[in-house]
Amino acid sequence: MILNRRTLLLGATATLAGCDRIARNETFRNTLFSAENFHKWAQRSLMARDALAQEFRPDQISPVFRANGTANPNTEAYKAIWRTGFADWRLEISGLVERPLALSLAQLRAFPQREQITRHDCVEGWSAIGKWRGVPLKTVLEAARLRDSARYIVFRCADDMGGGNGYYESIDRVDAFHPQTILAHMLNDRPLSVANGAPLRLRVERHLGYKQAKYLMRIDAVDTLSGIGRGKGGFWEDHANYDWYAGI
Ligand SMILES: Nc1nc2c(c(=O)[nH]1)N[C@H]1C(S)=C(S)[C@@H](COP(=O)(O)O)O[C@H]1N2
Ligand SMILES: [Mo]
Repeated sequence: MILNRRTLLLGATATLAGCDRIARNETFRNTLFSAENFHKWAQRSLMARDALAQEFRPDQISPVFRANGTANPNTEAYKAIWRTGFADWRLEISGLVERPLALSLAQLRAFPQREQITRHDCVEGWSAIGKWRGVPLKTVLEAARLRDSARYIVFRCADDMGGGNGYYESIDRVDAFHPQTILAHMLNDRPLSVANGAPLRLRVERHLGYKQAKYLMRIDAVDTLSGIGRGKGGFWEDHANYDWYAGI
């Protein structure tokens, strides 16, 4: 259904395995693995991970950015921070960092900010273009001095999805340092509404809607996703077998 770089790569690997007999032909193999072809392949697959998602013009912004999934966490803890206008909320940054942090909204806003007008694509079959403003995740991870051993960044959210399972998501180091990966506190020039993830949400623009974790409470740097939830890297990955990478 979703054809992305990852499925294409997996497809290519499968094709190679299936072509064992042809690959034994030396000429074919030499062409296949020639420096030139390797370079082309690397350019298209590996290096493409730095590519930017398309950005749009202000007049292309959707009149309404609909809410999906949780529209209000409604837990006692969330209601308590909401009541103070999120003045008491802190984003914790913990795990494989040399300097764990607990940042207020004011502190997050004091970092250099990035704005981007991008399209959000939900697997349920809708899209919306919105203008996001926030701090690059890279900036925050550098402030916390991310350790070299950290391979994934895990996002813990305020909403309880039932049975004590909180919504969570994760991305790898490459996506964590992508220039369009930001912790957004504004949508369309207004502070993020509760429906869209107040006070802070992830924007990881080359990925599907369910990766865009709302209601951020804590960010953990880890070296493995096993032992977190059911180990597949996200709530929907754990409970509905959604693809972890979810690239678009
Ligand atoms: N914490 C949390 N984050 C979440 C969800 C959720 O239910 N809880 N839903 C996801 C899904 S499936 C989508 S499409 C987007 C929707 O974001 P929006 O409500 O701003 O449209 O948030 C994602 N992030
Ligand atoms: Mo979604």
